[in-house]
Amino acid sequence: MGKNLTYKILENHLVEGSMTAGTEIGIKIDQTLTQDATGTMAYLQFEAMGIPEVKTEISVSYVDHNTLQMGFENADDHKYLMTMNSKYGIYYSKAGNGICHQVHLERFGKPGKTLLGSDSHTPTGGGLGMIAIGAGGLDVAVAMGGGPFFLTCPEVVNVRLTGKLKPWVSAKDVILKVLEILTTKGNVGTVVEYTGDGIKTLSVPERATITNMGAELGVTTSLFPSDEITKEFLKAQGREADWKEFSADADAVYSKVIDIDLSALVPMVACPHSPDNIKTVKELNGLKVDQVAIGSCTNASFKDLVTVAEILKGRKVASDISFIVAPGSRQVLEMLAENGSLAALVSSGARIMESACGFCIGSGQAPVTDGVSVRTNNRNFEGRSGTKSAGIYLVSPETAAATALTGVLTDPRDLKSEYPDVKMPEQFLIDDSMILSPDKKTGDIFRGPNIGEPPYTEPLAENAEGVIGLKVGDKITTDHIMPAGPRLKFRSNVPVYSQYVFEGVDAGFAARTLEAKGRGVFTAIAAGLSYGQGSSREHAAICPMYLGVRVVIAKSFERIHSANLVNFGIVPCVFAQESDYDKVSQGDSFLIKGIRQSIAEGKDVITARIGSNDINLKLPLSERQRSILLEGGLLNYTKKEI
Ligand code: MIC
Ligand code: SF4
Repeated sequence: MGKNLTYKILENHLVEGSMTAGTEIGIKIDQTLTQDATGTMAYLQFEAMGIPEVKTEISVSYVDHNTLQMGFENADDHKYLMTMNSKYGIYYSKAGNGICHQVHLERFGKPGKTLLGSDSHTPTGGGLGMIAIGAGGLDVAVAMGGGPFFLTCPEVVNVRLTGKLKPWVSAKDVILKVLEILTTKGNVGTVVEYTGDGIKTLSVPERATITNMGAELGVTTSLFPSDEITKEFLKAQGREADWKEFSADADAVYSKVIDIDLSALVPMVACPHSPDNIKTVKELNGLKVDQVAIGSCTNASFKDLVTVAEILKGRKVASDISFIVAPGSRQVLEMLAENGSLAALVSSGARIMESACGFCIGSGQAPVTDGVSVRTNNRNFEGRSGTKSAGIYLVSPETAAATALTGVLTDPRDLKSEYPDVKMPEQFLIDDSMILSPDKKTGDIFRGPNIGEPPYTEPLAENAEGVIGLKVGDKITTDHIMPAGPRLKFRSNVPVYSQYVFEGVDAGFAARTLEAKGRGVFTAIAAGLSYGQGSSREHAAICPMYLGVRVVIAKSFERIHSANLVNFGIVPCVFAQESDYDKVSQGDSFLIKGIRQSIAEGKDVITARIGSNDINLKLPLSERQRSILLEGGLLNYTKKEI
């Protein structure tokens, strides 16, 4: 029986374990990426490991998330990252050069390689036929030091695409369809592999839109094969030499097959407040809109934005909306400027933003109170935009452009104009002058006053005892746990950033929890399904740990977040009986006697006394994760290993 592409690439990189789905494996990482919001902490941890230089083939440090520099904190972080680059052999992509995933696709990604990134949308690289995985910053720091990355050997789901997209329907509509089928829950430990004749009709940036937003499924990654289309893209980026063919065997085995006929798809929209709350645009046609924002690592490629410019050319957007366009990279922006698209956008009424994450992470462009914002990015969690009462609708660039023209949510097919069938350029404009090469100078590292030490974690105590400090429901995202937007600038300062844990959910949580810790009382959090969706930000583990959270008990966890909890010494426990969740109340006392010993002995189930009930909890931990918890986190564990 043949092999799927996922297993071929993983096997080529396997350094620990064996390729049995559901077991833990360790793989060698060829490339890493970090971005500023997760990067400072990752590099502080890398420094703490005491390794003289990175051991990967390529490591790139991007500055793209927080580029506004409102106050010194940001600028200081950026300078710290720049000086790290010279010392340790890391490429540094300056603020303004573009969003990490877009630039990595353009300039560094390589078929058949492994990429680990401290950002959950790292699977964008899967559009080039690589295994690209998002992880917490500490996991990336370990990989930079040459350590393996550990993951669950995945089940592989095959999405077979046939046919060709009709005019006005695009890659975003494909991934919104996949989200409708698979939803954001229950996909932990799987990889989605795209095959079928339909993939030949999709360019690399279109494939990357699909693998990018695959992150919202909660899968480990998504990927396409590397074929002639990949070759054309790399050639146009002046990187033909990086191309190699990679594909699944014709009789490859998959755990599940989903067939999608591209020609049957229509414009789709993800409604508030979850990327899997899918409807067709037609169903919501006419919804009054306050803002349209086009950009992000999902949909800000050259083809996306030329398509938008062609739709808007010679027309004006609705007078009562705010219209925002943020090109994905400087390459895209410069090419738009050269071919006249930029002028068309500006003339239509677009506010052109920097090539950065910006509105997508709530860094600017918060919608009006109760506003409706139609956006091309990948996440629409409540409050992420900066306005809690706003509703964010996720759509394709075509739907966004049509909506900008009419001021109401509009199926672009209703424009009744000719579809601008934009071709991929034969040659992209290549200018890497905003990427500093790793020159390995041993200059001083700049540390501004906002940069703290990576926090110290303590070895796991004999008993876990304290209070259920918070009870939350299903699908709690890491944006709920650790808000970004205006709080982003504190990412390098854990004591300050910790004051905002669960800010939008329970504003008193942080102060209450820290005060309890002062009295020697630790905290547990009780949660429903899919706890820790979304962002890879390890601060959603670091800051609760700093406040005194030692245990999280949930019906289920998302992959990156549960790994981050372990990395920072918090024990993730799963209700053995989901219905026991109902027996737990906020404010209950909890006691897990002998938690340390149970973890050391490899026990899979432990009993907690919560309030007046004895509740069984599963410990979904590998042997390695047990050792990490006993040491009090991955940093302590790694230092010991070194
Ligand atoms: C996101 O899209 O949520 C982010 C912001 O890019 C995060 C990273 C972060 O929180 O810094 C992610 O996707 O991992
Ligand atoms: Fe940036 Fe948004 Fe992409 Fe995250 S999802 S990397 S914030 S553009």
